[in-house]
Amino acid sequence: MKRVLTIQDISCLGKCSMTVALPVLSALGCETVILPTAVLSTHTGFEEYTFKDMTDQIGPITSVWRNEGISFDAVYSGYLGTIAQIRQITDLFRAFKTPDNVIFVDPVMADLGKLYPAFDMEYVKANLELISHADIIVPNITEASLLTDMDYRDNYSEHYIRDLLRKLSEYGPKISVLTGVSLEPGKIGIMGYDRETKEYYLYQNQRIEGSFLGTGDLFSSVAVGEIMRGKDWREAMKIAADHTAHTIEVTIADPDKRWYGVDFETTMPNLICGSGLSH
Ligand code: PXL
Repeated sequence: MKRVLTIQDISCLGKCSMTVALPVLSALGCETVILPTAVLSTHTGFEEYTFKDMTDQIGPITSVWRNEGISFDAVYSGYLGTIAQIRQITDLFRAFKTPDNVIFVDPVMADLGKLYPAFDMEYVKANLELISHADIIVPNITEASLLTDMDYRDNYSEHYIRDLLRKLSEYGPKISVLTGVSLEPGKIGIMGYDRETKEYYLYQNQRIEGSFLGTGDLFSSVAVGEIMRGKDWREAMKIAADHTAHTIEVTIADPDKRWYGVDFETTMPNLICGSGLSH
């Protein structure tokens, strides 16, 4: 069984980050090891939230794992709390990198042209160091424009997307994937770039109107799980994009939907069936 370490916050209520990654990766058949970066009452999309920083636990927890000789097939980071923490996670990547494993970074910090409330430009710059250690990164267009210091556009050409991807790849990641890319009316998906082969990959599916926090976490968790199941990164991103779009569609149709997150629980059986675990 593949062992995945996921590093992100626990938003106790909010259907995002760890509370999505852990069940999704388990459903995809991975042993999932968690490193909580912070504990929040709710995600930061709520007007009020508590934030308990867990940075001082990262060193002691990881040193126990190292003493036990634990290794990971993937290390997947998402929402982190502070710059000090980013530095620690960068060290953790160095410590747990092996020739065969995958370091997957979702540099969660912004969306729809705006930084999330807890972050500033210094935090953005610190993320450059983090992505330099990654095999695969999956920023959205807002995050990519902040990281590369390019203008954010919500109306763009394929040329702009390709520029963003190439600039991101100059920071080190082998595979850079932009999420939320829409190159045709009514369509949305991803575009990726392999720094070594210089190949691009575009996948577009139907755009489902509706924006929910946590969909990026669902996308990344499915992508990591599918890569662990042996899928090529392009296939994994396609499955993740389709699964996320379907989940948004199902959520919108739910009269009992929550404003703060998607019904990832309802579509979870599709992941389990796909993995063969249902038999
Ligand atoms: O889904 C991204 C995310 C994760 N964790 C926390 C957040 C957000 C987005 O706002 O606030 C705490």
